[in-house]
Amino acid sequence: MSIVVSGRRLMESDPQVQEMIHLEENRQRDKLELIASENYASRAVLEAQGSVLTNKYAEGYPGKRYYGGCEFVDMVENLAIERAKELFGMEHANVQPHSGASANVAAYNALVPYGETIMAMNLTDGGHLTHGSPVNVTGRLWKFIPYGVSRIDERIDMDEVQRLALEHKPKMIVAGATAYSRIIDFPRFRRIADENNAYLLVDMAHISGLVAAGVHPSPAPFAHVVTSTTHKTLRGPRSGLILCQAALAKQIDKAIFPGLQGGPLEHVIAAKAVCFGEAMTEEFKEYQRQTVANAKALAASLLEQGFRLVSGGTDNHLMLVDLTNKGVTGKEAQLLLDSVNITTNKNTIPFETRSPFIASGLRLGTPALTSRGMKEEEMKQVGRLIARTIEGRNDPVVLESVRAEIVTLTKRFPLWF
Ligand code: DSN
Repeated sequence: MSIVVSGRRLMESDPQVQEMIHLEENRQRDKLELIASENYASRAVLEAQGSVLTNKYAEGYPGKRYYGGCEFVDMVENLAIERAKELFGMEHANVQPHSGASANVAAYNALVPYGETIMAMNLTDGGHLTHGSPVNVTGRLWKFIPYGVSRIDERIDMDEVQRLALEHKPKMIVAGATAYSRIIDFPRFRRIADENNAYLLVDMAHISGLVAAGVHPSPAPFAHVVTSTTHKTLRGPRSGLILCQAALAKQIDKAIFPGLQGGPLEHVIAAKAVCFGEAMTEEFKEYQRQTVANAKALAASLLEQGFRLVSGGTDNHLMLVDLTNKGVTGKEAQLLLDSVNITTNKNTIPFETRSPFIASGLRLGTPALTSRGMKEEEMKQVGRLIARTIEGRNDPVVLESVRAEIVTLTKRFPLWF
């Protein structure tokens, strides 16, 4: 083997890894992807992410790096920053977070001293690990006061948020969720933050594509800081993003580098620039409108089949199915659906009585199926397929007929790979 770096394709140099990637390609192509946080990135995004920019160290920020040779990655990072600011209408963007989790930890670090109080949605009702879960570093470094949804309508109980804020005087309030199907009331969150002299951080990881396309209200006019992932509805590379008001820019930047991370992943930043560019197009807006229309159609189909949806339906790209009346747990339903080639994830529901490893609910989302071109008619069909699977779970003939229908359906909506 030569000491010179190889230019051989992966299929020649490491067929074992190539084969594993190929298996995953087949899985993504042949199954119905209903995990609400997953999507198919474009070929352009993948090309940027798989580029030679991975070879470059660039600790620091454009124009202020600790390494030479950064003139081109500076161009890439500046482009990503400008596009992110324009897309979301905020004064400052930091495109270096490696993930939504790093973005959240850095933003808390920037603005809230350790041990101080932060309010965020509890995990069972739809929050996130980095919203102060005791098993996450955030729950150890700050005192989190969780808020949740109301028992009456299963929507965020804004009166409870207000009451808890007055009682606990948080330094920051976090609005945002991973399993919440309703519009989040950003103006009211901001009023409550202002009443208590707290920062408002909006974690829009799930809905950032919808926000970019204007199909969910934007947090930009209300939040001091907005964090996000870039790979969910936004359909970019697996990564993170922080947006903030200009006055907080220095603190936020310092919290990401050198505060939390080392060298930025400039290949991923290039892919983020591509994704932000894609998100500015009319096609992307249409895609997001269809994602929401598809979620409504899937929700209607499931309701027709006798499923109960948490809060009764959806305003965004996802829904939470309470399986209690169907006599299966979330874990059982996830495994059953996997067996017929429908990919989902079990999820706790508000006021959950089971452990998160079993759970009573199933979270379903339409971003990936919409990226394949499916529309309302197919969503109705998917709802029926889910019902047939769960109701016919003891009948191998029914399960086989569902599998066969999915083969036909996925073939009608091919992916580019
Ligand atoms: N794991 C993500 C999700 O599925 O929503 C949240 O980070």
